[in-house]
Amino acid sequence: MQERIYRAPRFDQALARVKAELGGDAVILSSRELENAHTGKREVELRALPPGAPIPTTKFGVHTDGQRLLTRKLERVGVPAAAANTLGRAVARAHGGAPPSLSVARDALVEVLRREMIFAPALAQGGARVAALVGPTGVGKTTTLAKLAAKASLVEHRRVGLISVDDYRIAGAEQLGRYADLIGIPMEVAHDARSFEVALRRLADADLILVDTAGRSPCDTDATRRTAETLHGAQEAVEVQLCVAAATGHSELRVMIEQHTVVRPRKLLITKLDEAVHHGGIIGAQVMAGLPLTYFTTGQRVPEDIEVASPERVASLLIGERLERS
Ligand SMILES: Nc1nc2c(ncn2[C@@H]2O[C@H](COP(=O)(O)OP(=O)(O)OP(=O)(O)O)[C@@H](O)[C@H]2O)c(=O)[nH]1
Ligand SMILES: [Mg+2]
Repeated sequence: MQERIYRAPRFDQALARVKAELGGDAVILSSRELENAHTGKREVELRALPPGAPIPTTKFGVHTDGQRLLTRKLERVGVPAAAANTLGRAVARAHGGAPPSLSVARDALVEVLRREMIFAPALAQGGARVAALVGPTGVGKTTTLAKLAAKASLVEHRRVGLISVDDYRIAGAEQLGRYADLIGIPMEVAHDARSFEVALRRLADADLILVDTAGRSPCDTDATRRTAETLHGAQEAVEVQLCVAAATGHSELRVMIEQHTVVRPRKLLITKLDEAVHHGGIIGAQVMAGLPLTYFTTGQRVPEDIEVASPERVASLLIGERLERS
């Protein structure tokens, strides 16, 4: 039996002993507090395996304190149960019991997220020339587009053009037009596939074209279909990003993802992280949509409040507090 037992007055001291003897990749199977029979003082006991040793399984699979704690923690912040279980188990496999230390659990989760989930900065140089944002009303599409345009134009010095595909509201195009003026970049308006093609041709010089679309109510499938016909009716391929607010409920999310299938989204952008109490919905949306995450928006300021989605950020958002036992 390769399992070894380490005891120390505190958790971090016991962990340091494991690391000193078995190395940083040792697998922690469990941790518990007990009373030292000789001194009567409280101690932490860790059961550990050397790296590479087979992890013992119960009839329910690998089950450790850390896995249960992490899974419960993830569920509490809104990660759907199945995904929380998968992540908890994957972390436990990678790092043994994922002991209830914030930084160890976070680091292990980063590794698992990097492996399991796909993160894709959509607007990197050399990527798609035309990218469109679609999604429900008021989710932050126009504001996000302005943030992306400002960064690409003013920071990266790319030649950026905007197109507003808002076929029924003058205000929609006006809002985008104000941003185009502020940034100093051209903007075109289109309302169907033909005028969209013309707009793309007018912006032939641009190396990045960002397309804003009108928000659609979940019931308005006709309007969503019209947006799809416009975006995909032109010669040039359009990379569609679905925008979802971080606090969107499970049922709303399902309806919304179904509604937008016709627009053929390829990436997922999560808005309004700052308005969500818990951030497990990010995982829920990613799993449900089956699309890679591109950007997170974190407030109303243009262009500051946007960041590239990363496993580090998701892990920090999910394990924002201590992993406490419950
Ligand atoms: N708190 C917060 N508010 C945001 C964020 N992004 C956008 N908003 C606000 O959300 C509101 C709606 O933003 P818009 O960009 O107009 O949303 P939209 O999706 O274009 O709306 P429609 O075109 O009507 O579908 C505005 O008040 C924005 O300032 C964000 O990341 N956090
Ligand atoms: Mg808008």
